Amino acid sequence: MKWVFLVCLVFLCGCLDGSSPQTQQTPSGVADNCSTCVVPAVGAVVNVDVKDFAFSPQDVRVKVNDVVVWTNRDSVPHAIVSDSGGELNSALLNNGETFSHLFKSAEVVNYHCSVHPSMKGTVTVE
Ligand SMILES: [Cu+2]
Repeated sequence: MKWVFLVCLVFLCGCLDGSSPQTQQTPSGVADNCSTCVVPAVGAVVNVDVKDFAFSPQDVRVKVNDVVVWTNRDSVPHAIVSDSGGELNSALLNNGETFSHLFKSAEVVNYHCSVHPSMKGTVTVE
């Protein structure tokens, strides 16, 4: 019974390079659509306040699949924009508004406020 269950799992997922003939009939793209194989869990939520014309904390260290949420605590609008690459490109955030981004790969993203370029911050994804 257990064996049958396992074979079914392998067949459905296409995750393993099994030598079972059943897996050969699995379309190669099936793993991309398989909800039971890899659940792309969203990790922690890390908050950054935009306050007094600064990002607080200015540098954050997160893990892959963590979400960073910026909240504007100032009365003037701010926007979060990557220094390069365009990964971060928020709209203008008014007081109380938020911008969130899911970081999917290990990288270092330097960013600034497009309205106030002297406001700088860094997200290190590891
Ligand atoms: Cu700003």
